[in-house]
Amino acid sequence: MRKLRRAHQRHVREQAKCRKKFKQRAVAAGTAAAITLGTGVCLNQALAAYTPDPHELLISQDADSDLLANTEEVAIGYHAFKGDQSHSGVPDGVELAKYCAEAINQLPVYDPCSPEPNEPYRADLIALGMEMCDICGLVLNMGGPVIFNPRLGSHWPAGPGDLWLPFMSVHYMEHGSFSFSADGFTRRVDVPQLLTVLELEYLYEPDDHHLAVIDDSDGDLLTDGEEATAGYDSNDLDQDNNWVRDGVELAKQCAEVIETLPVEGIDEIGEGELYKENHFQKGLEYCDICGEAVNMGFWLVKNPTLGLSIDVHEIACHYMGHGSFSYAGSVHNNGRIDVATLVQVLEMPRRCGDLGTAFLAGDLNDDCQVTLTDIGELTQHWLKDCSYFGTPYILGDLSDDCKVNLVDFAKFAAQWLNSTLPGQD
Ligand SMILES: [Ca+2]
Ligand SMILES: [Ca+2]
Ligand SMILES: [Ca+2]
Ligand SMILES: [Ca+2]
Ligand SMILES: [Zn+2]
Ligand SMILES: [Zn+2]
Repeated sequence: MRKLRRAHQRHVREQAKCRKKFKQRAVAAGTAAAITLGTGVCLNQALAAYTPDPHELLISQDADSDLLANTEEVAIGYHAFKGDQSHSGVPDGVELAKYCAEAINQLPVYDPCSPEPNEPYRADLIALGMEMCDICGLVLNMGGPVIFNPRLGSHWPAGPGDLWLPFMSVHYMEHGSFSFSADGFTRRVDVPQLLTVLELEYLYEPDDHHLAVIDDSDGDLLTDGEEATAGYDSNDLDQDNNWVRDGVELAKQCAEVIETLPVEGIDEIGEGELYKENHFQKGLEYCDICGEAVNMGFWLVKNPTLGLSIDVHEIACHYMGHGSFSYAGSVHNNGRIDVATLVQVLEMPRRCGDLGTAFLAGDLNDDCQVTLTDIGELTQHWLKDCSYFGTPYILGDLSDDCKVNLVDFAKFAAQWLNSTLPGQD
């Protein structure tokens, strides 16, 4: 018996040694990405927080200057003429590169002592030679990770030209760039291939508060039933194409709306205006995920115009702020807010850009109005065609014939000064 236990301890020790060795390699390979944007950061803060990094190398054929080439955007389902689809204040290419770096750095490192994982993992190849970053002078090994995806049965880089993803490219991605320059040579990561092997279908936003839900066909954290009742698409995890999963997006938007509602007895409330009543109780509730303490009570959110109301526990507010309608806390255990009722009470979409917002074809900058700023966008592409940009569509082509001309202008003029601003029917 004792022999057996000793053998087991030795096995555990060896495994630990194995893990340690590979972990050390992984740490050497890439430093942690510093992502400061994300949960709970409102747009203005995000805008203020973004300052371009000198590693963000400019590229050609980039109509919206978001550091993704037109052809790349088409290949990965981004919009080649909209540089900030997630409305984060950060150019899409910069944001995506940082998310990719984070995803790569969090991949499990290949461990010969364990069975092959059934999720993407990396094996780091060390080459004979070093290279130096042309921007900051950092010296890194010329090797880098090969990424394996057992589910797809493939590994990457796949092409004969690239044998691995250089450590240097990961360094640049951490700084927001898919192009990287070392020892005077500039190269670029194959963005579509990288996203495929990493299986990134939406902006990577690791947050343990995103509790899984059942009956969610498209995996956007809204159940099929909720989507049907509220009028969302249960077969599309990102129906507004902003690369944020719709359930996560909607939960954050609802949290923001509730946060800014006037409070009964404290704030002035206009006639028919949405407001909330404080029903906080003596006692705290702890979040199962992050341990944060919130009040164990709730807000009663009232819509006097519709004669509807809903209780929103403070713990639910905490989770919604993180992008989840499901919550788990020390007092209310596991629960989920009634999404259909909440959306109805709050009259979502409330603001232009909220999930479910309708846009007119002539509203080229997505501000819910057809105005002079849209003319500005139109004239930028005036008389150009798709071949000029290398895309199958072009901003301002309202007639879908791959040209921007008088036909489009006529359609545009017909929508002049029309609006789809929520709450202004
Ligand atoms: Ca672009
Ligand atoms: Ca869903
Ligand atoms: Ca959906
Ligand atoms: Ca979305
Ligand atoms: Zn550098
Ligand atoms: Zn929490």
